[in-house]
Amino acid sequence: MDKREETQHSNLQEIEKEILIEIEEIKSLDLLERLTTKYLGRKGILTTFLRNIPKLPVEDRPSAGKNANLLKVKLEGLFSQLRAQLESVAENNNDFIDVTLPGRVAIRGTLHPVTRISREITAIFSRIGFEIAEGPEVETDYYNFEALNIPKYHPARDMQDTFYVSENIVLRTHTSPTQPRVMEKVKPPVRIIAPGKVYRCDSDVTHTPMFHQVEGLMVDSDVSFGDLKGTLSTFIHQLFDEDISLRFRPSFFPFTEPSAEVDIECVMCRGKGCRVCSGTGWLEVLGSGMVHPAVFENVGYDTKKYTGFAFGMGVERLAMLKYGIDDLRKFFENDMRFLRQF
Ligand code: 2U9
Repeated sequence: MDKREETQHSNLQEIEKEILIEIEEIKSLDLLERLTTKYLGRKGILTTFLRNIPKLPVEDRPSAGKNANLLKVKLEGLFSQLRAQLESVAENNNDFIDVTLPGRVAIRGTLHPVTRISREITAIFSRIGFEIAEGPEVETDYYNFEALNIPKYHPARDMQDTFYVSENIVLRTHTSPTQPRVMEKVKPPVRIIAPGKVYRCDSDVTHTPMFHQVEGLMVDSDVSFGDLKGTLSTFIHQLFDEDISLRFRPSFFPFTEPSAEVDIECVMCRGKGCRVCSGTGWLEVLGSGMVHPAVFENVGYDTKKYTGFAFGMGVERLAMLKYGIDDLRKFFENDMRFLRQF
């Protein structure tokens, strides 16, 4: 290498050294653009160097051209690498807004199927004059059992079914205790519907320790079993289908006498018999009956003056039948793929 060639080389080396120092300082896309222009722009330092090569002595030109082009390629690579890094940082920091991107669609929530059916049930009863009543989920033994004619040692009080908080406090096993609470305060006529959570110490494919109930009560001076049948038939026809058949089947509850369970024609097979109705063509949907006189005596209602009917239903069960859901546990898993369908 002769003297001139050495000077030429050291010039390029200086340019490269300077660039490498300046690159270290680059923290924004804006500064990167300026640095690119400074060296590689039309009037940039390296561009000017390359343009001036023909002015160099003829023997210096090949090595100067080769080295300058190598540096140019190296710089282009460094600059594009740095640009990619800065763009990704800007994107993550949201500093960089690409206004050409399509807008993000907001995901809208929907009501849980249990909430939907519970609201549908209470809306139907509201339209025929029932008022919504609510009571505590942590209840006294008296309102949960005693007031409803469920005496001590009755099987329904068994430890297997009831969550005891203490000797006299339970997690309510039904929403019915709301109703003697209301009856103690108001005189007939009474028309109330009590929706809410209830708790039972039971867990398998068809039972969860917490589920939802709606229970209703009507008391007046002339309420008959005919009123019970008419009210519940209207309710079923509004919730399911105007033409659905139903039947009242004798049953027993400690708080009603006489008592009846209500079956509807199977909504899956329309009464033909299938897996859902165990081949019977019927589905049990409600419990009901005329309020037992002992319940009226407990709240101080005159049993000679007043009669009443009461009923109860499990909301999850009705939601399963209405939406064709086959597993009770799906309501409590919070799987978004399941919940988004409603
Ligand atoms: C008062 C008097 C009587 C409410 C009633 C039922 C029948 C009933 C069950 C259905 C399925 C609960 O969710 S379930 O397990 N309920 O069968 N409930 S009569 O009777 C009352 C309520 C209040 C003062």
